[in-house]
Amino acid sequence: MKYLRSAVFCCLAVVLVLLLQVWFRQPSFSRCPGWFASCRERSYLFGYKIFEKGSRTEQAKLVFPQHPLDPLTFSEIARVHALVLNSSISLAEGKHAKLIRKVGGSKPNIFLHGVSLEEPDKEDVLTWKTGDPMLPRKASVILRIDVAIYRFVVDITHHIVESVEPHHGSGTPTLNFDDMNTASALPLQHTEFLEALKSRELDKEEVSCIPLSSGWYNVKEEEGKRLIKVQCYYAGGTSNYYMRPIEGITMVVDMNMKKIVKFIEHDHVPLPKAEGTDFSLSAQRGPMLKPLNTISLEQPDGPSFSVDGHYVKWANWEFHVKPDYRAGVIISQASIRDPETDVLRSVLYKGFASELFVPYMDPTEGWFFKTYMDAGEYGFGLQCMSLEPLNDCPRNAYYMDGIFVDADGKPYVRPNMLCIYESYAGDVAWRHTESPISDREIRESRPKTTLVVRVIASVANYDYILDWEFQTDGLIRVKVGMSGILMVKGTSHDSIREAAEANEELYGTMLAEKTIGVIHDHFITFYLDLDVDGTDNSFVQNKMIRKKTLDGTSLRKSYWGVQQLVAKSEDDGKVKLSLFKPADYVVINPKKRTKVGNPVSYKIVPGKTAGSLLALDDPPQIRGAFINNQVMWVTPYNRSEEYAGGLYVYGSHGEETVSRWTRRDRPIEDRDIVLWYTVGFHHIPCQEDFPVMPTVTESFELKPTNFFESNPIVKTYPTYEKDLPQCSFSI
Ligand SMILES: *[C@@H]1O[C@H](CO)[C@@H](O)[C@H](O)[C@H]1NC(C)=O
Ligand SMILES: *[C@@H]1O[C@H](CO)[C@@H](O)[C@H](O)[C@H]1NC(C)=O
Ligand SMILES: [Cu+2]
Repeated sequence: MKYLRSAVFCCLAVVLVLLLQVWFRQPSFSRCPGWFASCRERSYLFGYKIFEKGSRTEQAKLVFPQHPLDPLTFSEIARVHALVLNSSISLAEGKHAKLIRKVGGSKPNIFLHGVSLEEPDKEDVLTWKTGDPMLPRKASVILRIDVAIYRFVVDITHHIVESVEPHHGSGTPTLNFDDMNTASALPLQHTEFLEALKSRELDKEEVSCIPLSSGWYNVKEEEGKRLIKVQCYYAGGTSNYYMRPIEGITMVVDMNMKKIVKFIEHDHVPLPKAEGTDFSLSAQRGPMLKPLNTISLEQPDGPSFSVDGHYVKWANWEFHVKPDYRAGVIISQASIRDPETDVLRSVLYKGFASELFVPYMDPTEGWFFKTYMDAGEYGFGLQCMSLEPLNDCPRNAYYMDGIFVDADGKPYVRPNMLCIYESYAGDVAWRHTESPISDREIRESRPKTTLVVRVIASVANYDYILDWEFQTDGLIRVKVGMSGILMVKGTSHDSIREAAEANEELYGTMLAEKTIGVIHDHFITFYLDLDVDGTDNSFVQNKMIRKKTLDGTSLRKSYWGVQQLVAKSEDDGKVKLSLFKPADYVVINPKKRTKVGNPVSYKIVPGKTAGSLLALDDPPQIRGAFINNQVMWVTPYNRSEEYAGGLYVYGSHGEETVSRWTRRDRPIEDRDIVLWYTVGFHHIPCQEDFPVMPTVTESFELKPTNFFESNPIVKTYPTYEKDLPQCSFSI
């Protein structure tokens, strides 16, 4: 007890000192005159934003774009909306009028499905410098006028609608919250469903329904419609309603008509019990796991990074970061300072999670369609909820808000949707200590601190923790962590023995009585526009191949060496991983070499991943063809090709995927190229995934390879005890 009290006291004192230090010493966060009460700008204190008054929305209105890649601001969105409305009306009266009137009558119903910055051309962004006049601000707007779908490009600066592209192919836009809310509310007004609840003796107050994208299965009567399936769950004694599926009822909603068009009761399965499903703190009974002593990262001198608008500077890195309704987060213009020349060198022009594909492996009535594409269907960014300080991100985190647009054009703020923090996990950046056999004293070790950009998307039941982690040695690690709640299926059986006796295929693992965790995959395909020291790059496979020694030249029979394959065209850029055919996958700048002559490059280092086991002609896999090459595709840069599964993914037929684009086999040597890398997980659920899953993480890396002349972090300091906050206590 005594040590606890003194530790608490000591830490309080440290906190006070830190408060003052953070307040006065942080050079790059906007400094506020005076004390808290007079602070109008954003300020940060251990990661918490402090506003004197006013809502987030009011604060957000004060922000102006500072960088050509900055996301649209509140007032820009308002202007976009006005322009689009005006132009849609003339559109409705003009050449598309017939199409529009067919359904909507004379007055067009306009719904927005995605408003985001239309980024300026890459060359313009690359030549723009701080202090230059802002490049014209443009917005890309995906909207629906009744059933007709358009993409508008609006020039906000010049106050004109620059272009209107009607969408003709398959697929419809990302759902908006209007679609999702309408679909999940409809069942509780639907007679057949209410009757089914009654017959199952369920209380409608305890029912929550979720909208489940319905995929595409080549069913004629579904063509051209915006359909979504809705299934419902029962809380009743738990906050974890996902663990209590009302199995056997599926409703089909026509989102344009806002109506349930089909009610299917395909099974009648008892509800799994509520007991043991609740993971909320307040629901826990009995002894808790003995808590660890509190732990936290202290930064007496404040964080070492700065955020100016959306531009981040940390150690030798600089990059632009922005929330995005579809991708969650976009990293742009990541560049690293060369320690020898002090010059910023480009690495990654743009990187983001381009599409997800999450097929479930149960072909029965209520399940076959579950083959989600969470970015294009639900908006991965729209599903990024506010982060929980201290638990989702550590104490020293900086939080950034997202500004999104609802179906009727109103912008809204998603506070704390993204966090940036320095991470120290006790790892070693580099080291060497010498064994006494050499009789030389060498004891050098440097701690590893990294910078992490994080968003967490809660796509209904699942939570995806998406990190971009930067290291001072030039490495970028992209991590996908998964937690949240399994999508489970109800069964009448209470054990696998019972199910086996009934000869019933479970399509998954029995997690608890009457509860099956259905087998599924997660694939997350990343868009990586690497610009290694300039835009013109080549993709090279450094294949590791066995070499045989010539007879009599060595006692060894074999060794391995490297055979270079420079990719000439897209076919050469298709990579499937194979343990016994290893290679380094490298993006080189063929025009730049190190002093000794190696081409300057970054390599993409695959992590543990997975390939799809579905048949290539299975409809979900036709749409998900962007993961047919595992791990990689390489395409020439084309600003229209950013979404691996297409721009209009919902219900698409798979006509617009990176797999299709690469059929053109375009040249990719010595030009601006884009890599597509997929992180994959096969998931056979297990009992530990119940009632909420411990996080599982996979990653891949972008690693400098002959990019620097030598280890760029030799000239760094070790940590000394005297520099650290002193908190001592006796045990
Ligand atoms: C709306 O469009 C009409 C022509 O199509 C134009 O004359 C008018 O100025 C526009 N209004 C606004 C507010 O942009
Ligand atoms: C750019 O991409 C679009 C969409 O895939 C395609 O129609 C167009 O031909 C591409 N342009 C080039 C130069 O490849
Ligand atoms: Cu999973």
